Amino acid sequence: MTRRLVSVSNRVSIPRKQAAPGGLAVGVLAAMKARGGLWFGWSGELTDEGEPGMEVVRRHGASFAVTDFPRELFERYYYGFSNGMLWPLFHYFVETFHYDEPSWDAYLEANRFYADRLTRVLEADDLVWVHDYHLIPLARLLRERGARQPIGFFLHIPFPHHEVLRCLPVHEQLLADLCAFDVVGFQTDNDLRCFRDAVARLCGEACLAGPDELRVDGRIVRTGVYPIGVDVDAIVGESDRSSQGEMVRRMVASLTDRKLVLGVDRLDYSKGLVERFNAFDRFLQDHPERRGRVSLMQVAPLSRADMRAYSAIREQLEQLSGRINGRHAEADWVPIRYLNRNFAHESLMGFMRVADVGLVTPVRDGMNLVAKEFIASQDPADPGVLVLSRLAGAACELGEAVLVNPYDTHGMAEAIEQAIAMPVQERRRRHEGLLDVLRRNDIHAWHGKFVATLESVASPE
Ligand code: ADQ
Repeated sequence: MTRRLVSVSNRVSIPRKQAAPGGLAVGVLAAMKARGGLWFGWSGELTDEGEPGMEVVRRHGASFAVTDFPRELFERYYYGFSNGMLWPLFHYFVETFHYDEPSWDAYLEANRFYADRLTRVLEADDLVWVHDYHLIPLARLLRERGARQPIGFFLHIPFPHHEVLRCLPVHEQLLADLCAFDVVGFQTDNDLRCFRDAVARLCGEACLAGPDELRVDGRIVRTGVYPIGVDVDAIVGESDRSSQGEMVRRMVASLTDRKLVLGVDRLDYSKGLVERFNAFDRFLQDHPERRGRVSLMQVAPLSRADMRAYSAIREQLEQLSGRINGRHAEADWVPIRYLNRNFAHESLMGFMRVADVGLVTPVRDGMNLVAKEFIASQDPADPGVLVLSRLAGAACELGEAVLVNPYDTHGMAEAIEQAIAMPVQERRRRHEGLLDVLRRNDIHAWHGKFVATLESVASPE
């Protein structure tokens, strides 16, 4: 019998044309489409009073159970603890991080809210797969409510070194809560190592039962690396279609034979956009012969726009792109096209296909699906070149990309030049190797391996 898969994440993305950007949504949706089951989480609606509503809809052979959320709690849980504390700390932004107890209390209360509602829809034979840092206490809270199903957790973002983690006053509680899951999965070996090291400091070396297991309070917790991938064939189809379409054709026409360097990111301080703009500025200064012949198009829709750190990076980028354009622009050319907006996934894949260079240079990233999408969307006969930060999880697999340190402005400027000047034979050779990696470890391998581990866990007594 195939057990029902119940995916749980803070936000549920019910499939529609203009999907919200975000790597988690892309990955979980692929798992739901492939395997069916139920995706549970927040609807996107906040309520001011009364019992928050809940509804279930069916799409693509899967069910989506979405709950509204109390507004008063959301602020401190989502902006306060999840994105004001865990997100910066786990991305090594220790100086942006702050801690306050009311936000931590709200985080726990929000997880109790989800646990209460999830318990109502769970069935005895379900496999439960919880996603990301918003929901770390969920397994413990579900167990307290009588859940006996196997429960797994996947962290989409980096897991920090213990020296960084322990800045958080409640880190021991979070580690203990992670150990309440049956399976805990990470993007890279390094994340897994950091987690196991942190648990060993909390519980002693003896808890490191085996390379893939921890023994905590007499229970076995399986640990592993499950690097998220992309749906290669779907992207090939999307990029083929979209590159023939009106929007991409018009964009290409507007380039008038100039080279296109492309960046696509959520507007987030972890994505290294300031460093990227500075590197492009440096590239234009160091290679004056490229002026008027290369354009950087940066697509970066707003995310978490109500948070101070996010409005600050937005202002900084607006000023910086204005300054760089003012310095280098000519009557018929601006160096940076900065688009603060959302595009349909298919349109993005079309832009990627016609780009000569993909710039993916986060200062820290769990994986980074844009890097993988860029490779999958290329024309194998005339592929563009990926310039990739060593500090993205994706760099562990994509060694054939041009790897850069995003803090090294000169190095990045030279990497852009190297990518633009790269002969077609070398581009093809690198692309072939990268595509091979992508196909061996695509999105189906990701959810298939994680769910197989979850299936192999016997339900606790
Ligand atoms: P994100 O930080 O959201 O994901 P990423 O992995 O790059 O980052 O995924 C972004 C997704 O959103 C991609 O599929 C991309 O195509 C799409 N997207 C980006 N900009 C868009 C735009 N302007 N319009 C529409 N779509 C857009 C988190 C972690 C990552 C990890 C993923 C998945 O931070 O490290 O790779 O989860 O685990």
